[in-house]
Amino acid sequence: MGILEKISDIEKEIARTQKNKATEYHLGLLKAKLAKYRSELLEPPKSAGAKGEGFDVMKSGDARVALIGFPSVGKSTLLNVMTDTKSESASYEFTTLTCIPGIIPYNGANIQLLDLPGIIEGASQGKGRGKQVIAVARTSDLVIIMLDASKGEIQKTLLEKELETCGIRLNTKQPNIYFKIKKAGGIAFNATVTLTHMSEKMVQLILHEYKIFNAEVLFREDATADEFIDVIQANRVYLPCIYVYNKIDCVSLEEVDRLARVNHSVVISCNYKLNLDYLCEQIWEHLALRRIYTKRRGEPPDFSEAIIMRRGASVEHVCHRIHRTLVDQFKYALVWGSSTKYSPQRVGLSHILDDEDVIQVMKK
Ligand SMILES: Nc1nc2c(ncn2[C@@H]2O[C@H](COP(=O)(O)OP(=O)(O)OP(=O)(O)O)[C@@H](O)[C@H]2O)c(=O)[nH]1
Ligand SMILES: [Mg+2]
Repeated sequence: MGILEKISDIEKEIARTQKNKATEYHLGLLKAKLAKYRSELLEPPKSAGAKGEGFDVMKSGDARVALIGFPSVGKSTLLNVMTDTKSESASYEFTTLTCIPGIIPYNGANIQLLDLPGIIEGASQGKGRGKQVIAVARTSDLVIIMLDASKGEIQKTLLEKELETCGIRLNTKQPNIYFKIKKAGGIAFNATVTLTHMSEKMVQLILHEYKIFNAEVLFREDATADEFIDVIQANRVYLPCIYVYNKIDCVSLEEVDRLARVNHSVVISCNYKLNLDYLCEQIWEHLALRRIYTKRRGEPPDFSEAIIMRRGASVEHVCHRIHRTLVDQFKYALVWGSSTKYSPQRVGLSHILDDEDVIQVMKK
């Protein structure tokens, strides 16, 4: 039996099984099996053949955004209106066949936007160019799921499922579970909160499925079996996601209003250039980039050019970006902005900076 058949068998069994106390362990086990097979499926083929030509686009700019959607929803049109790059767009499906990068300059940052071929149901199992497309999505900092406003919710659910199957988790945080495999000592299980989905027995069962008999497990939140499996698999990526509904010129105003209220959604029309500035704002918000301005002693801050950092960037990260040897000469830094209590405040290398902070580095 092939992996695909095994997967569909397990999926069927899960769907068949009633959810209650008596079947809880059985279901947990099935989910672990399913996750194992799926990850086998994801492993790159042994022979590095003609896979993904044209997909290895250099990372450039400060952040990378991938456009994922069914064929003909308007991904290439979006790239054309948002960036200087031209990507062929046409009214037939599968116009785009490779990965085409463009750059959106915004707030002093260069955001790389990737136009990708449309994907269809079954993409995660290798239909169309689905696997390569999803592999590119994994390397990005933000996923835009692009949808046709007139095609309803079905596209959204299908795409979410395809990405989910490939280990991409959208708009969620990594579960707060400490997990470490040990050489001996059995399974040490602990929880700092009351667990309503999991128990020690369930944890053991799932770990045995993975042939793990010695490990330390500490639940710091009330996680589910699926979340625990994600932690064991350790190959999940957690990405922010925006749902872009395009072609709102084709649907009623009531429908546009409804779509605009969906969580993390943005409604646009590429052809009529509607709401594109709001889309830029949302891309910026979801990427959570930080603009850091530098200042020399006795001079005003240099607001002409920001250093673009990720959320959680520390003074040390910024020093590395300014100059390779700056950290060695670092004495302290003065910071003005919302990350400090006082302006300026004297801080060390580990201080975490906020958007639009100003920093002055003092050398030894
Ligand atoms: N009515 C309407 N049509 C649009 C809009 N944006 C794009 N289209 C049309 O949708 C068709 C497909 O656009 P593309 O940009 O090629 O779609 P794609 O998602 O890149 O398609 P593939 O490359 O095949 O995956 C074209 O005929 C566009 O003119 C819009 O805002 N409104
Ligand atoms: Mg296209």
